[in-house]
Amino acid sequence: MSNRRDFIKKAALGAAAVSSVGFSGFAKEKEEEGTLEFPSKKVKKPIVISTWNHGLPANKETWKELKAGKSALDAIEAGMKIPEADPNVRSVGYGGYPDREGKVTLDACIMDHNSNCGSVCFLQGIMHPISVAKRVLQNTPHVMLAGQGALQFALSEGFKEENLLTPESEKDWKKWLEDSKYKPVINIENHDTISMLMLDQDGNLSGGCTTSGAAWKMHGRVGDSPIIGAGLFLDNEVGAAAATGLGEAVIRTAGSAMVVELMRQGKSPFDACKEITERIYNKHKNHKDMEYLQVGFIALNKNGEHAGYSLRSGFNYAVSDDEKGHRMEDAKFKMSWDK
Ligand code: SD4
Repeated sequence: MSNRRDFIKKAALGAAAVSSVGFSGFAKEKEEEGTLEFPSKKVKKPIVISTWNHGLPANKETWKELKAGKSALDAIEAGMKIPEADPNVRSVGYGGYPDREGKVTLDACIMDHNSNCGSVCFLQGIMHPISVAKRVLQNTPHVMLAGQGALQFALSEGFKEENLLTPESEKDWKKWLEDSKYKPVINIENHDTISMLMLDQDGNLSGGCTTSGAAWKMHGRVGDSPIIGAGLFLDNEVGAAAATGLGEAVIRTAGSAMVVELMRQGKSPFDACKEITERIYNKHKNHKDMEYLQVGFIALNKNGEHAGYSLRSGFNYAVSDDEKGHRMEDAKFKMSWDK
């Protein structure tokens, strides 16, 4: 009998090992110690994860504010403002690549643990769209404001209108105009959205996204990043997910909402991100967008377990927690990519 019980325990650990492949340490460590339990009773919190290298300075700021007692949304906003104001981050806020008419147009959203959301899209002339999105959440009966209406709202809230096109981005745009071919360079012209997910000290999930979108897009184009369910989604009972990459592909598949839904059905953050990335690949392998398609997801569940996964190599994300501080992790991917 005890042999049979040992066998069942080992079999359970084997299954756990498979489902923990590729996502962060906790389940794997517990498996090695032989103390893994499902569902896990240990929750790793607080924890903040965000996309790409500029996620690291953003995470540090968010962490500082969180530890100083700020609310989750205020901490997320503070962190996301760092890449928004950085002219060297060419796909977020100030300094972002413009559209094909030379206009910098911005998309952002924010969501809290009670499923309150605020979003702005096709917003021009405002340095911090994440802050405007937060005001939409807090001060309007709506979820999403677009274009001129979003700008009007921002101005009424006291935001200042300014020119976000830097001389460097203007130069690159003029160079692009010479050929005017829309074919964003993978990991360069279709990345850099910052998406951030948080499990706070109370065990509540929240998240945000901000971007200037795909470089050289058509004027008026809106990507996945401000769309709740595409660029960002969370369900406080389950987990949170966010996307980066070619927004059209993420919208077509309701990417982030699907990652969360798979976690609800019991998948690990890694398995959920991988499955949706593969679904996107399958739906696009004969599609015109495939030649420049990159998508990546990050996900965080209620236990504080996290993962990232992308279609093509080169995607990484920042992680901050009490145990190991701030660091970058490389996401696993479906296919390698050499520029
Ligand atoms: C978009 N998802 O507008 C964004 C682009 C991006 O990292 O930068 N993603 O399609």
